[in-house]
Amino acid sequence: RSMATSSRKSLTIGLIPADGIGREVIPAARDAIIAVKSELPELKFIDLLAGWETFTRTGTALPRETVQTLKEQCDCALFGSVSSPSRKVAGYSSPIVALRKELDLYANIRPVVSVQGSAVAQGPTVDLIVVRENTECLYVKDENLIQTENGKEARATRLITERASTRIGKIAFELAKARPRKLVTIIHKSNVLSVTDGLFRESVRAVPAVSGGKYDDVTIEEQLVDSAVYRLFREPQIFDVMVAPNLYGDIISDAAAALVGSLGVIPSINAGDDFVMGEPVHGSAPDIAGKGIANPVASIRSAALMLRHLGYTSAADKIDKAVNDTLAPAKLLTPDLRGTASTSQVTDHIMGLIEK
Ligand code: GGG
Repeated sequence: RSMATSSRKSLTIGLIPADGIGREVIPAARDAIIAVKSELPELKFIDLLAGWETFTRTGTALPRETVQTLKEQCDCALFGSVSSPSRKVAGYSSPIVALRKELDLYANIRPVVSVQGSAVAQGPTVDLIVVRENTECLYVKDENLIQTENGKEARATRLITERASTRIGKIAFELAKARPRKLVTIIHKSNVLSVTDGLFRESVRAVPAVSGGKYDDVTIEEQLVDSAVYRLFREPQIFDVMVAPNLYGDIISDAAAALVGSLGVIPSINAGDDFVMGEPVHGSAPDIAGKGIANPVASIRSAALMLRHLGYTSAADKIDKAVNDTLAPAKLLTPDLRGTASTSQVTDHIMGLIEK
């Protein structure tokens, strides 16, 4: 599924650190890409604005210029993290949710993998990918609040379409096909939400039937979302590729992160047919922002995942190897992994290990 690399003479990467620790870890991801520049076409980085802080200064969380520059000048992008308020603020809307829609980045791909031989992750070996639908579900944010005679009443629309469920299903089957276990588990709750989750489940299930036998070697299973979380904690090794509607995928991937040590090591890409944006799964972590102790690994791995998606396999391999060789001895770790190292110490160590 990689976007063709052969015709690319240059690679222009939009950098959107956004809020909080995003500003501390996106520079580390940029440095990792620069460290493998011998594997890449001529690199250009463009700094772009988005986020809560941008909103408080300019009145918009996602300036038009950011979207236009991404569409017109960038081949791909890296997004950091955003500090959306948990109350309604007039004029504010989550920029990451908007960006995924604007660029039609319909697949959020989140690999959760134990580091081999590492003291970081205890317990069973985890090697799974959460494939999260990225444009629909409750994240269409169609909410309203009315006053009734019994008090306030809030409603939200949950959108599930056959089109979006089918295309995320195809991504899941493609990923599973390339993996040793070749297993897709559909996550849903169609015993309760038989219409919306039922459509998701049926649409994903229908993918192999119209693929001309392409996915005959892929096994399909399904799991109710609540029992999937239970089994994820009890026996994570049973999962390979988990495909889920937007909200369940968001929650499951954060939960899975706990099994491999920290949310601070989990990368993702937001992928569409024409664009890809790397993004650490963690948020803006206001409690540690500005302290220089954020884990840069999720962002550095997101850069590698983005390069891999674009077809720059050896560049991605070099970055991933340096990250794994840093984590495995468990000697230089940031506080989220119970270490005492700083963002820059971990970043410098990884850079030192990247084969030039
Ligand atoms: N990098 C992931 C991230 O920023 N997570 C926080 C998040 O998505 N918050 C929801 C939002 O701001 O819309």
